[in-house]
Amino acid sequence: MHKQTFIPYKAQNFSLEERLERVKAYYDYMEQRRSVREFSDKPVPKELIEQIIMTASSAPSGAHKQPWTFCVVSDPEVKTAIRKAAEEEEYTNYHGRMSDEWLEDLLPFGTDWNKPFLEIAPYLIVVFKRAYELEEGKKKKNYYVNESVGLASGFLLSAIHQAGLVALTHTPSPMNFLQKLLKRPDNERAFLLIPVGYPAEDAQVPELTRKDHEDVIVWY
Ligand code: IYR
Repeated sequence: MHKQTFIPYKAQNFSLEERLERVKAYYDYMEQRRSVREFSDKPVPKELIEQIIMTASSAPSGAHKQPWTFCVVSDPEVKTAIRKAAEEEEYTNYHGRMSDEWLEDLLPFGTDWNKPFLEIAPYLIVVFKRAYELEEGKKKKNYYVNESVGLASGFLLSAIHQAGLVALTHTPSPMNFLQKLLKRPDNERAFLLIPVGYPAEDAQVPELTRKDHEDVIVWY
């Protein structure tokens, strides 16, 4: 086993006023993030996407295994194939596989089995989780894979927002068609499908409120 070296952690030294100002400014900006379903087809520079993904990949992960792969799709033919396969699953979901209660909960969002954004958005980022790594033919398990990839996906969404772009956390279900279409190896499973781009000029989002602090925080 190789011996880990340690280096000093560089603390961030701010005054209390600066800390408050920073967390408030961060809140004000993050609070404006919305899931958007109507995209412009305006191209997004590749280097923006690459930088955004590197922020996602800086997330903490179990034993620092970074158990994720970000597949970035811009090829129109692949996007069309993904749309077709996703819509087939979603058609079945909306016509019997989802409960009446679930369909009712989705009414405010106006969603249905149609997923035009899968072709319109310039990039589809498909986040894959990696259950294990193959090292010299031996399977080495990753740890806390869902937690790790969930955290990385959160970092991804915040970086997309920071770039002034919009995204949708889309979960066509089941998602195994993505592993096949993108020819991913056996150790990878699709986790989220995230279209990224500029919002359509006339994009609309549902008017939502967020839970208040007393509804989400319990102090002990
Ligand atoms: N995957 C479906 C249904 C759906 C489910 C939830 I929970 C949502 O918040 C939104 C949609 C779809 O994408 O339409």
